Amino acid sequence: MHKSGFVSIIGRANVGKSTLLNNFINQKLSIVSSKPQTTRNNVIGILNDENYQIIFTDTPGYHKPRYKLGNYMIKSISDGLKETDIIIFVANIRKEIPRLDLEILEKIKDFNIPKIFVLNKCDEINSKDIMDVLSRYSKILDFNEYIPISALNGKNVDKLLGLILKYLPNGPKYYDSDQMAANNEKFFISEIVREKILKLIRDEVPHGVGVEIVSMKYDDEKKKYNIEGNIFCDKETHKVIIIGKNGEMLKKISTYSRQDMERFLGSKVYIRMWVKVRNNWRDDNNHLKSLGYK
Ligand SMILES: Nc1nc2c(ncn2[C@@H]2O[C@H](COP(=O)(O)OP(=O)(O)OP(=O)(O)O)[C@@H](O)[C@H]2O)c(=O)[nH]1
Ligand SMILES: [Mg+2]
Repeated sequence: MHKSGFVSIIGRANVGKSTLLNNFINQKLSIVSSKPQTTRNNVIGILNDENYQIIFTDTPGYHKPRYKLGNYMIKSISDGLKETDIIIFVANIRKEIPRLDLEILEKIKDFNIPKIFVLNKCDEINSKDIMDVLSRYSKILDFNEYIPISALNGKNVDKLLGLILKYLPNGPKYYDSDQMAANNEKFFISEIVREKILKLIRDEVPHGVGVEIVSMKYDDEKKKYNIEGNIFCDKETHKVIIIGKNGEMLKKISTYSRQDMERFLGSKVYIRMWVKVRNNWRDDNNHLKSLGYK
């Protein structure tokens, strides 16, 4: 019997949800960074096998929103949960269960579907601590399964996949078997740029950045993509940082982005980005919509 279904990966920011999705799909679909609130949209990754198809949704990290952008992110989490067959809740070890985790558990407790508790970053902790954490969470919510993993080095990810298959219902293929992603190409291209900004620029700047791909055309003659876009930021001072001295930072962002885009598109890429200030765009509905946060 062929199995298929939708699996939502949820949890606080920075616990490793996107790293886990990428590990399942064996491809860098969802951007990863050491900063919280890296993921802003639901990212869909499809794992295909002869006998099953799993459609994973990597969701933004659960947090208390401070901007309309944050409201959008929180809404994405609940949208992701609407049609889901299995919930994967990801946590990290902490002295106490974080309040935000308690809030998430409260939200999912009444979903009458299988729930798997994943303790990630186990490469950083010892087995006694692992047992303590699993037992603490199990007192708050009775999960169907508990598993410690390392999304980074892959430890137990195959076992987690086995657990998912155990609960995955019988069903058809919802997507073509060679399809790995469901977001569009422009989305991935803009996320690559945002990831470079998250990695290259410190502090608050990247959180106020939105990337828009204005055009993406393939030049048949030169056999390369021409990609043009805007990097929006909140303040003039941020623009100065993003451009850098003599434009060096923007050059770095563009070069690293181009390398990833070439890998992703399997073609040469020519890229031009402009940095623009849009005050408070994170609270501006129209602007959020134009950047795909709608
Ligand atoms: N040591 C260790 N680090 C990990 C592991 N998984 C993820 N990380 C790191 O944790 C940080 C956050 O990872 P992400 O995958 O971006 O986390 P996320 O939950 O998607 O974060 P948001 O999108 O902000 O909600 C990155 O620096 C990862 O490299 C792991 O198993 N072990
Ligand atoms: Mg993420």
